[in-house]
Amino acid sequence: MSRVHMRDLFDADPGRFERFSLECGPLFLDYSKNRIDGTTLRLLTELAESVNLADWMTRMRSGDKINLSENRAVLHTALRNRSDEPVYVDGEDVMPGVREVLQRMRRFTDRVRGGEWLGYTGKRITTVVNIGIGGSDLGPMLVARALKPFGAAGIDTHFVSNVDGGHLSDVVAGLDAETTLFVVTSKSFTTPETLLNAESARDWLVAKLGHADAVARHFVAVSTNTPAVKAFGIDPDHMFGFWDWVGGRYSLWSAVGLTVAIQIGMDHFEALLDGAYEMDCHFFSQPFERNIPVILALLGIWYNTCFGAHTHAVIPYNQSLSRLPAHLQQLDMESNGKRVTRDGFTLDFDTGPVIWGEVGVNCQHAFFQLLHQGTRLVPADFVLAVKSNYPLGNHQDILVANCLAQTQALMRGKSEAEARAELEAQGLTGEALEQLLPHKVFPGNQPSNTILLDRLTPRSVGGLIAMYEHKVFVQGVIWGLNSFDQWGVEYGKQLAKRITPQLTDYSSLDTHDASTRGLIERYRRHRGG
Ligand code: G6Q
Repeated sequence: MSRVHMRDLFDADPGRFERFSLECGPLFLDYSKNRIDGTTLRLLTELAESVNLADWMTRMRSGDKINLSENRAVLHTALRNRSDEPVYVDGEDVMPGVREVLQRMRRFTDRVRGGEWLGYTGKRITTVVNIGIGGSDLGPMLVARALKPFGAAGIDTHFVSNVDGGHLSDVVAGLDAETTLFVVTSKSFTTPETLLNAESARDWLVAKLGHADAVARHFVAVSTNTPAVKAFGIDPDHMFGFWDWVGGRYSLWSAVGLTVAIQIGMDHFEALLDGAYEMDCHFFSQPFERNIPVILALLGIWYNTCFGAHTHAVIPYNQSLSRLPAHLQQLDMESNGKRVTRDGFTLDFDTGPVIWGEVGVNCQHAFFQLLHQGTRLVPADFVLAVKSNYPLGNHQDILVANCLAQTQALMRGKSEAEARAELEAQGLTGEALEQLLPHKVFPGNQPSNTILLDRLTPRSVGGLIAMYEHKVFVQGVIWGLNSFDQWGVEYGKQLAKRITPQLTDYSSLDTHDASTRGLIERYRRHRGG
């Protein structure tokens, strides 16, 4: 296939679009613009069979502890299990607990939205600030932005994650403490960045409202760690729990979605779960060759491992999905950015790609040059919705036309003969034409998937995110990885703990390398204060 051009594949097979497209509820996948034919697909699905993918899928869904290095089950699918089927972990059905938290979320969100839950001075809550980082930030923020039109009038949401004081300061600068609710979201409730932001937010609130008692009306927590929540000063009655079998980057379906639920209401939040459940049912029931997450995973492996592509671009043609690349970056790179198998063997081939991207059409005016005429193979996902939630003149038609034009140009390219004919039609001849000609040629053959949603709704957004979760899982299984641990993020944290006191205590820096020592010394000299 390395010598085959997709242009020729399309010319040879008029049924290619029908053959290489799939549907699940409000989501449609066109994967015909890939360097594949029927044989490629058959061989790739055989690869999936050869690693017992079906067994791994069953093991995940049924609560087996497939996160071996942390000895944990992986059950984000239980959070959106909308059936009556029980799901067991260590012999105990987790579903009653899941439903109980959803009911508590409903009672609480109804009270906040209905103006029954009031701030310390008796005013309604109009602003919700989620304080969390990583999995306790990216997923909920993506959904909150994607589904803003489904939000209640009069409730704004904000997300504070970075320990850079500029983040919290910037957000609270425009807020009224009397009408602001902080949701401190941390699975562990030990994440230093989140705790520091929460403490600073508490100081801000107490200073504004004049009494520490105000905290009880303006702070709630989402966590698995009740003692730490209590120690922070939040009443466990105002805490929403979840479980160790929910990984951070897979947690937006749990109480971690509380800020989203306050914004869009529990009916819409449950529709988000329904959408994800619809994708789960598709994933767990469809044969590999008709299975959207499996196909996406196999295509990724095809380019990554077989063609040596190093990156995968995610390009949403939808402003409301502006955080999709960031969420998928964490989901994919934290899950499959690994070089050791679950049994501890070091791999000798490439695994998870660098995920990156930006909203279209903006990126057309930025990095698309490299995709069209650069030297690298860059597989890409284009995500767009048929209907806009913000109908405005003919904006949507122009947006969609641009998206389709880009995927077409990337696939077809422009041959030398076509470029020559265009230049001649513009009146160019001789040396002037020959000089310009190579710059006007587009090699094409850049693969892309187009993921078309009917509209951004809770259901379609739920399905979209679940689709990517399963894609990442399938790739991890095929590469032999444990996609659900994240030891790689620990080392930097460990060193930061050591460096933090050294910035101010003037202790010896002898154990550091010269670069780190030099930078600490410079910081000490210039930090002032
Ligand atoms: C996600 C990661 C990580 C985690 C954050 C926040 O899968 O584990 O991004 O979500 O470090 O952790 P806490 O929720 O415990 O604060």
